[in-house]
Amino acid sequence: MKDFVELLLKAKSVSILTGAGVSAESGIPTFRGKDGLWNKYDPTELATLYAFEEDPLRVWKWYLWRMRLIASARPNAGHRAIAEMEKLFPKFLLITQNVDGLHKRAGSRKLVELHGNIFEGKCRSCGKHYSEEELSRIFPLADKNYLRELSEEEFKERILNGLKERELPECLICGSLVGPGVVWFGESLPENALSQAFKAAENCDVFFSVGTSALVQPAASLPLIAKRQGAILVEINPEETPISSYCDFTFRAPSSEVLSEIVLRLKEQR
Ligand code: BJW
Ligand code: ZN
Repeated sequence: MKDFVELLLKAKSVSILTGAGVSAESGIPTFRGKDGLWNKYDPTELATLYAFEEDPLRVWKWYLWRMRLIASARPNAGHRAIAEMEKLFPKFLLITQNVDGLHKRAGSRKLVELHGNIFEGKCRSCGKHYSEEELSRIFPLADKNYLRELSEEEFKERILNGLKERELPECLICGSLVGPGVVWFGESLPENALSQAFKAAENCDVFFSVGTSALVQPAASLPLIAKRQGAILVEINPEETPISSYCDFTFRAPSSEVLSEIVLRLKEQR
């Protein structure tokens, strides 16, 4: 840690890629691994356009379940440490694969959401994007405050058992069904976010990969692009991943602990 912080102090440009592991300590399940969402649910039945077209009600129920969980969760020390880090380097970009919005809630501003945001909406026919406010207007059940206040019993009754297909949100432009504002398998990532992410990976001095299994493309190629361009590559993850062997530093511990320690030491030495 000491050697690493000494190097980090010299960095002018830092990029951080985050994944579900960063939000695990806020009580939000990761995708893969022993308690991961994909162990209980089949991704092809839920996180693809095909699934949505086959059974939109089933897909929306799953998303509303996750939205309620996220609405009641709070950012953890890892999110807060990353928000602090953006103030400590002249150039900084947080590239998150997370759709939970917890980085923003922790105060991060220099960030791109590669896989979208679960509280926003997207029409899969005409592509119209719906902001959180706009989605709440056409689909009041997706409102964060509404979901947060629902008890488990009420959620079961109103959403899991009670939601009807005719209640699902329809696009104001083309009338098709609007889905959650996330990127499903086989869909392209938001162009602007992706080009900023590639640029940040190509031009940084230090690249962090935090709490991601580094399996899903194209996000998983960012650490390797950074490394190839000469950046110091750092991984924070209790488990090994396919990029581990390319890393210059690896911290095998929960991200909240490691990131808090890094920020503490950076501040002490500045
Ligand atoms: C901790 C911790 C703690 C625990 N502290 N750490 C090239 C090659 C092969 C395949 C492809 C390719 N290009 C595209 C593909 C297909 C596909 C893909 O990558 N498939 C792979 C699985 C092989 N990619 C796509 O389809 C992408 N689209 C695309 O590329 O379009 C163009 C194209 C289309 C078709 C063909 C070719 C090109 C889109 C990917 C969209 C991903 N969407 C999801 C769902 C989002 C919506 C939702 O939330 O429901 O995004 S999938 C899911 O995985 C989610 C995540 O953002 C993403 C990454 O997961 P993440 O964050 O890494 O989580 P986990 O659970 O995997 O890992 C958690 C980690 O945390 C673990 O390592 C733990 O150890 C660790 N951890 N506690 C720190 N306390
Ligand atoms: Zn539309």
